[in-house]
Amino acid sequence: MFAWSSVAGERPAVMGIVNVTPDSFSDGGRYLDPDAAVAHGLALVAAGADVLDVGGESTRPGAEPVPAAEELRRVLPVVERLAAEAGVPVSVDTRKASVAAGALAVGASIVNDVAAGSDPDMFGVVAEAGAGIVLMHMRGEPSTMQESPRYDDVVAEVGDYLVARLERAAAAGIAHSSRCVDPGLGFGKTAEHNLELLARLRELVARVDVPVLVGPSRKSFIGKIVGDDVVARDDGTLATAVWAVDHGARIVRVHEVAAIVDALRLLDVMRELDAAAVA
Ligand code: PMM
Repeated sequence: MFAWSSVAGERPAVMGIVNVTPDSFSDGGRYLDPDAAVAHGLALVAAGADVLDVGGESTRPGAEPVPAAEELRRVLPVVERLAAEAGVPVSVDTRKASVAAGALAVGASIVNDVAAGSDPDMFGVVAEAGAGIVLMHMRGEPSTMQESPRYDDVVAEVGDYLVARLERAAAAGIAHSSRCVDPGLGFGKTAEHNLELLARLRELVARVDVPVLVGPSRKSFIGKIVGDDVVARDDGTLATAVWAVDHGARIVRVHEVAAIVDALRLLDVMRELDAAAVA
């Protein structure tokens, strides 16, 4: 059975992104070839990734759904090889129970579900396999989610949703230690909503009794502040990831792993010194 404590114990964990898609917003098309995707995943592990997240369907704003057969064709060879060779747990980023089942059968140990178990078969597949799960908050569907999202209190509403999905996952037999939640930065949220979720992350962390994962990597709310090129978005991602971990996130999902690993190591040293100075 997969337990999040095996990757995010004392230290926070870094989840490296391997997108096997033609159209993801920052790296679409680069790793469509399985050999290129596997090499990229292995490079992320060498750079310090604790988990690899393999996805075959872009969920960028405006993206259209991908049929299950095509998603399976993209992810299965990559998941199978990385699960055998990478030496870290492999997660499959999918909303479809059939794709999750296929990936778990060839060695994945986590399902990263941006729809938090909306597919009625998803929780059963995950429970049966003893796999880990990421339950992410999304308002609407990727094709329409950025059409004027509104919340009265985004932190409270995202928290309510995640608490409810955790209860459903528990009722379906997914072990407590296998569950994790994610506020879903950029999924049916304005830049202000994303920043508020980060600023008040501790409130969300306090509401759930499982690890919180945050995925800020290269998202447009960062580009709005620091500039829209990939280098600036990576720099902004670094600051955001450090902020998130310092405010209670246990896992960060990122494209560029090496700099984040270094920054989190430094954060760890400073927190220890801070704790010693206060004691
Ligand atoms: N973001 C993307 C895709 N999958 N999964 C989780 N759990 N959290 C996220 O924030 C998230 C995700 C966006 O697309 P990308 O793969 O190009 O970053």
